[in-house]
Amino acid sequence: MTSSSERFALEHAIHVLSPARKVVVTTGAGMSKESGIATFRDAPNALWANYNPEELASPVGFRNNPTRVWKWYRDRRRMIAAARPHAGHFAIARMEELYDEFLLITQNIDNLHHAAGSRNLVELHGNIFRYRCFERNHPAPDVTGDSDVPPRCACGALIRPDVVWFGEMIDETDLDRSFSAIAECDAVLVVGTSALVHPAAGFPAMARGHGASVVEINPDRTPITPIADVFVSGRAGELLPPLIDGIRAERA
Ligand code: BV8
Repeated sequence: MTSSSERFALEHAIHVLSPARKVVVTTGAGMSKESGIATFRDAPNALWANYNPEELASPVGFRNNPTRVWKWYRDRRRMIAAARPHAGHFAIARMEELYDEFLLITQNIDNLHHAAGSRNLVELHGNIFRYRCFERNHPAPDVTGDSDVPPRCACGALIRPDVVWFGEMIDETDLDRSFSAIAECDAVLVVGTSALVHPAAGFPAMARGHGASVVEINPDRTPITPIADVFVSGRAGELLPPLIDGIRAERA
């Protein structure tokens, strides 16, 4: 924590989130940056910097070059497997008990929120440690993911990571659960997303549309910032613990 304006913004965020009863938290790749996982867009070494996402994170990309896409996920999975949740992940896990209704909706596929103990959780874009059949979505529980080429399902089709690619529909149950929570919430806390990928990018505006408060944590401004009641400029791992401690103290 450095400037007085950031301290003021954090206090304002605490006052906005403390009285809420139904809260949604949405997170993006910035949430995992302090765990050492590259984000998609915001730094020269960003994941997409050397790739075109439509080529890799898409069914067409996988169909055109299954081995290349499989290896890209295998390499990311190895990097993610070495990562651990940081203080911000644990702070969000502690938030669940503070509210009558709470849902964490993450765009991240790195399993770090689950590892930190979050249970009221929707992994909107899937999970890099799960796999499924590319043609018929058969579950593939025994796949380890370390092979050089995608393994085959019992039906003969290729196995793919169980993540949502560009151009693919979000799982209907996950989407319904997310839309319901957004429709009901008093407040949304948005952490570490550039707010470019839909439908996740639209959740804060939907909540604001029915009168919910919006609080954003991000070092940079995003398309959400103009509609946020509070914008706290800074890093998730640094800001979330004092935010949740402050909410707990105010509610005590
Ligand atoms: C859908 C999983 C209905 C895989 C991902 C044309 C054709 C087809 C579709 C579309 C189209 N035009 C629009 C669409 C919809 C498309 C979309 O939104 N495209 C965008 C690019 C315009 N969406 C979809 O396709 C979705 N499905 O809409 O279905 C449909 C179907 C067909 C046709 C039309 C509609 C599915 C999208 C899911 C894609 N899968 N991931 C994988 O991970 O490999 S997306 C992937 O990128 C992530 O999951 C995440 O969603 C996104 C990355 O964004 P962020 O998480 O925000 O990360 P980013 O790096 O961008 O930003 C990091 C932020 O953190 C920055 O703001 C930075 O300042 C901040 N930060 C940095 N450090 C910190 C920090 N913050 C806090 N603390 C720090 N320390």
